[in-house]
Amino acid sequence: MASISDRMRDALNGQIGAEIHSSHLYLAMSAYFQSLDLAGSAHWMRVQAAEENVHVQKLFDFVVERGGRVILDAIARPPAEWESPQACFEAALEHERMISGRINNLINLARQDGDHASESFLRWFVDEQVEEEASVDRIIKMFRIGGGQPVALLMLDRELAARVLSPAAVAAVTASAAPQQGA
Ligand code: OFO
Repeated sequence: MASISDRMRDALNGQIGAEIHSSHLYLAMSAYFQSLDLAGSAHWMRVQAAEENVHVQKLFDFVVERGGRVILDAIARPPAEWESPQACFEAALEHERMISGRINNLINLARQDGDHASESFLRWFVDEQVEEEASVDRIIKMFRIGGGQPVALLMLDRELAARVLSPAAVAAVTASAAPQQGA
């Protein structure tokens, strides 16, 4: 297997930075919900931040496996406040749509390079983005149905408290933590 191209390595390093920023952003959103005493929403965002860390690790491992060097960049400061809990989830959806666009661009780059390994690897992220966008979209719809009523907000917050790390993320962490045999 040929080493990764310089431009694909740089693009994946850029994505590692974007995923670290995602984790940072969701941790900031968690702190925002904590400040509103919405513990379920704060928990949901903490789990989301953990999922983003899994994305970071997957990309990190892939760059190394392909003979590339991981270079980290500074992390931009995330906002601390949003207009409302619903606005915060809407910002999360907008962010995920931006990330989906980045993943699509990475796949286009892999195709231009004839880099089948990178294209195959990135498909996991395509599927992950579909799930992430759908789950945030569903939460926003529930906010709309609740119409800003405090009771509806508390019920939704209670539901969000039940979120656990996705099976795909757990599998990715387990695979990443296992020592490589015979490498
Ligand atoms: Fe939210 O999927 Fe990574 O960034």
